[in-house]
Amino acid sequence: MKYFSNIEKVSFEGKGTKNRFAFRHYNPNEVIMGKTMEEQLRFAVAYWHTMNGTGSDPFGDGTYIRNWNGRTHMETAKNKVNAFFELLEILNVKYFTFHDIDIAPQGESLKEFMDNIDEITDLIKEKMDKTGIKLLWNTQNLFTHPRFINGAATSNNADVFAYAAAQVKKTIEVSKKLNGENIVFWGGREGYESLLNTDLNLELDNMARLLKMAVDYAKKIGHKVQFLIEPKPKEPMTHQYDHDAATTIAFLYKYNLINDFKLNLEGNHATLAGHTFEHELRTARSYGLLGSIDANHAETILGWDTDEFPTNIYDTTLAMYEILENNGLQKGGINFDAKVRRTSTSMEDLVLAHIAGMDTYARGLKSAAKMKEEKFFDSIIQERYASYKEGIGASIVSDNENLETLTDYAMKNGEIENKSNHLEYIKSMLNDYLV
Ligand code: XUL
Ligand code: CO
Repeated sequence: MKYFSNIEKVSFEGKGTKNRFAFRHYNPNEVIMGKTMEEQLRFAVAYWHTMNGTGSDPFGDGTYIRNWNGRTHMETAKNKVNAFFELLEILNVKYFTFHDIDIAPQGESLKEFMDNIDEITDLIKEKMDKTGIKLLWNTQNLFTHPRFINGAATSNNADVFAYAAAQVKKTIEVSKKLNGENIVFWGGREGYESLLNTDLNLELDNMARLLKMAVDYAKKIGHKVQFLIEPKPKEPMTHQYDHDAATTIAFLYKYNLINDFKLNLEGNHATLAGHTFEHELRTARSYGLLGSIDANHAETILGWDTDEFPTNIYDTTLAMYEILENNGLQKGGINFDAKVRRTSTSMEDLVLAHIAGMDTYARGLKSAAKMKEEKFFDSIIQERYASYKEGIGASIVSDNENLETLTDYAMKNGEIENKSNHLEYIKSMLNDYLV
């Protein structure tokens, strides 16, 4: 290993191991509910945090110690590709994700940016062919550069819309070149600051227009890829159009995009929206739109998008339960959109943080599988909704009743009895699955 010297390939050693660079719960070949853990979990490493993060925050400079800086931007970009694939091999992770600007310098013009993308993706393709590692998804960054100050597709400036379209076109071409399984749209600055100067309808129509153009272009070049939208309620914008799963689903219905997109849901975005992660997963799942996840969690006390590595087994268990009930993520995966803390400065921490995330999700998978096998939630829910299995309840859900017949029934029925939910007992039983 050139960049991660002294770190061997991480393998499963089990819970008792003292080796920091070993999996204690993630055993890729172990079969859980008919599939190996590797197939169930489909982990991916995110290029932006891992290769481009510096550890800076609004109050201080970068802190991470990294060894891949070259003499030119392109040399650094190539070193990063080499280091990135080294890391993926150390972690035994089979997928990765990136934004266009993560991998290649933007240069002086759009043309130069695209030439740089071509050169770097040649190298990425070479690495993919050699290692068998695959692209889970790529995306276009339409939020960092000052040109996107008012958004991209939802900008008031049509030249910005056109520039964004060029980036989207390139993303689709790169996806085809690298055989990508999904393409993500996170609407970074697609939202508004104030209604006082905003044409909300035009902005929403334009957002849908760009998505339609993307679907049409992928079809035109014969690239069968799963498109995903990643909801987030705020940050950077005060109001983001893809607020949460439910808002995004309504948008997809309104613009007749419902068959072309699924959702990529992120833990920290869920809590920013005032939801639990499992709420977002369940909402998407109930519409058949659960596509993929960005696995991270929030420091909820802070209240912003801290993108921490997931280390909470309660959350990952409930998330994995939704994923198992969804019959897996199919083309999607578990992408670590997460950054090491500012104080985790060493190269080693990149490996240790991913191990922590992978082990936490592996534990979640195991607990969720056990709950599913033992019908833990099924039996609670069966019992709670038993009144719809017979009598008037069965008649209501068979659509055989109306307001008049139900009034007759209620008038005769006398006092209603509601049973206790015993929620504290349920939570305590759930805890038993986590240890
Ligand atoms: C931002 C975020 C993005 C998307 C991809 O909060 O999650 O990194 O995942 O653009
Ligand atoms: Co994300």
